[in-house]
Amino acid sequence: MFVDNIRIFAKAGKGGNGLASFRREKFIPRGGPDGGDGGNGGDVILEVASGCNDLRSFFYDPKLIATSGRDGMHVRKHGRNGKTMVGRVPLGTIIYRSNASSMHEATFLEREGDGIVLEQIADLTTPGERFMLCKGGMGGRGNWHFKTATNRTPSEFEYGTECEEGVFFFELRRIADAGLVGYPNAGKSTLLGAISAASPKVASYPFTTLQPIVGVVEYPNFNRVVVADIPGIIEGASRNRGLGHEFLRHIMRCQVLLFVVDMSGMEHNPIEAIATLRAEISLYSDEMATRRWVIIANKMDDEAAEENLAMLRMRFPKIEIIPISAAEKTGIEGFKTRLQELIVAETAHNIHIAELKSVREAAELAAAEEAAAEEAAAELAAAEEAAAEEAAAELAAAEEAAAEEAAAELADDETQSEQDVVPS
Ligand SMILES: Nc1nc2c(ncn2[C@@H]2O[C@H](COP(=O)(O)OP(=O)(O)OP(=O)(O)O)[C@@H](O)[C@H]2O)c(=O)[nH]1
Ligand SMILES: [Mg+2]
Repeated sequence: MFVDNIRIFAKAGKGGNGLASFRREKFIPRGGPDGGDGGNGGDVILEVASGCNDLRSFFYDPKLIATSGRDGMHVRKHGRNGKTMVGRVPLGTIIYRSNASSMHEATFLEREGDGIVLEQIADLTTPGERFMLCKGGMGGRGNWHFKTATNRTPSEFEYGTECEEGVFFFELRRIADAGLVGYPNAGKSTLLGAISAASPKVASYPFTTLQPIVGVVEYPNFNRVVVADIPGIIEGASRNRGLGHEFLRHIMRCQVLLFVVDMSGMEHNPIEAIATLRAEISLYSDEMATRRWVIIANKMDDEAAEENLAMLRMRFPKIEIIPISAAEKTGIEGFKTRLQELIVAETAHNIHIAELKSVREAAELAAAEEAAAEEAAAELAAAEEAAAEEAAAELAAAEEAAAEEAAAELADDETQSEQDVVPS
């Protein structure tokens, strides 16, 4: 059994409650508060373990549950901390958090509901790496912490805090530099055996390889190239024919894809085989279809191979074709050297692309910030202008009103003085 994706429920431990209690002892009157603190809940941690090859350890028991902290006790005794739960996962495991709160809800959402929403939270690509999946709750404080000069007998204490929990998806994507893609029986496993110390099963029937295998190609300069061998892909794999195309996930991270074809043409025409394999890759992932690829023309020891190779070269003039015979080990050293060159070149290219991307993103960010600053300045200037205009208008209106008022007062005074004058 090989398990490369699984859904699990994880729950950390809750924090223990603090205790409110008072020291009661003979000859010690008014012993004071002595309620101990609660213990912390255990965390759920994932660890990349070297001996772990797949996710089968979670298959029959898909849960990771840490224990809760114990409550505080009398005589200021601290409750025991919960035990941390460590889940061992293989290198290359990607962790997703789902929107479901229980396994039942996850099943419902997957089958009948609106579908499950997954958020990637980790990609464990370093040997020995640890990742905190769920944090345990904190223990609460006991009542002796709350003793003050004015309150010698506090009854307050704290409850332990809640812990994190959730439904997570683990997906294993093996880490390899190059991936072997090909029809069953093309000789992928034979090739891996010829270039590395791996000893994958080789047989003359299709689907000999049932699970991905990784081999390490060692070079005299101490360089290493990791090559992944996956089960054979056939036409319609995307519609689940053969073993389906789910295994392609294991070569998703590869820098270079090596398309292995049987040049004897006994089972499939090499040109059609390449066209079908390319189509299946595109159906699986657009991004993967843009990956650097080369053709490994295998079984060149067969008599029909040379003719087929000439036709293949005509059909794919721009694609690099490396002729070998994995079984007879001819062309293997040349292939190994070329493989190293390809990986080095592709790594440099990808780093360059990533740098360009980050430079472009930084430039875009700077431009956006500048535009925002300009907009803010323009808005500020407009607001200031509007405020100044308003203030000027108000001043003018006030002056006019004052002038009118003064004129009216003056007119009143004049009338008054006229009236004053008339009776005399
Ligand atoms: N004549 C000849 N036979 C080869 C060569 N390479 C592999 N074979 C044979 O081809 C058959 C299939 O080889 P495998 O390495 O199992 O092929 P595979 O591509 O891994 O097949 P699956 O795992 O089923 O996808 C075996 O009988 C090999 O001995 C070669 O260079 N020349
Ligand atoms: Mg095989």
